[in-house]
Amino acid sequence: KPFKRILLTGAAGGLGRLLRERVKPWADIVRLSDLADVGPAGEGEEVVQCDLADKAAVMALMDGVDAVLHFGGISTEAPFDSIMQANILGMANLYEAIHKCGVKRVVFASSNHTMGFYKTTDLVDADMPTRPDGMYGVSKVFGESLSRYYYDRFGIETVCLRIGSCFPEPLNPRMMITYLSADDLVEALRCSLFAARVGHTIAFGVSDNKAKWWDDRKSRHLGFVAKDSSTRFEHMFPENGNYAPADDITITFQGGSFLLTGPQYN
Ligand code: NAI
Ligand code: 15L
Repeated sequence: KPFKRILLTGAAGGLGRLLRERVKPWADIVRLSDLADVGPAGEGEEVVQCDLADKAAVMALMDGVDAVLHFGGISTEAPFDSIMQANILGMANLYEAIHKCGVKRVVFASSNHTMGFYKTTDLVDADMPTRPDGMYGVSKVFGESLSRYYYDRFGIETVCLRIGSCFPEPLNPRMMITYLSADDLVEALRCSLFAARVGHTIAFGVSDNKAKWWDDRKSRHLGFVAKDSSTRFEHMFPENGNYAPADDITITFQGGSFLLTGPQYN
């Protein structure tokens, strides 16, 4: 198999559970990690329970790892303290361990919320300034920036995949535009891990949906071509395509309902 050991963080989460089986062809061993219980290790698996905010534990977690799929952390708008621990301190711990342990390739589950304050009439690409729509989005911008620094300084290659909405099916009209199927996620990860050279790449993780907010031309070198589309869910949200700006900030801006939550200090 191409890698000896892949580390999957966030293994107890929605996407982690989806990826658990599907990353197995890529490595002899998949090391599954989360703060929460991921259950017992199966064949070809190792389980390491770990808080990303714990520097020593993260260093130990990285021992013997070739590649990292980083899906752990706070995955939505939340009180800043928890975002700071998991997504900011956790990210810093992770990259220091990645550097010390000689990991060569990382895929970071970034988010469309790094750009959530662009309008739904904008077409956004990877070179445009970030416009996060909350502290969660800001923490993902931090992750993108930190990984760029570790590339420029140490040559550690990272693909920051700005995931749209990866759920079994769209949950609202907005997700007709942001939908990413499970198969397309797996393919985006495969391309990110195996493309010959990625440097530091920002890519958009989205299926080939009819309406588009994101221009992926800056990440063509990954070779990722989405195969699925939200059109098969059109019956659920027939208003798709008429998603015009109205006097509603959740429609005016790409971040949707994330726009409604201000910074949550506690
Ligand atoms: P999730 O919330 O279901 O999973 C995240 C996992 O991270 C959880 O199992 C949680 O226990 C773990 N975690 C939280 N804090 C931790 C800490 N301090 N130390 C160790 N583990 C910790 O989220 P989901 O949907 O699986 O998303 C996975 C990743 O992908 C997240 O980073 C999220 O921001 C990102 N993402 C997901 C999208 C989606 O559509 N599902 C869209 C955009 C980004
Ligand atoms: C995200 O970043 C979240 O992790 C996910 O739960 C969804 O809310 C997604 O964005 C979205 O924008 O639909």
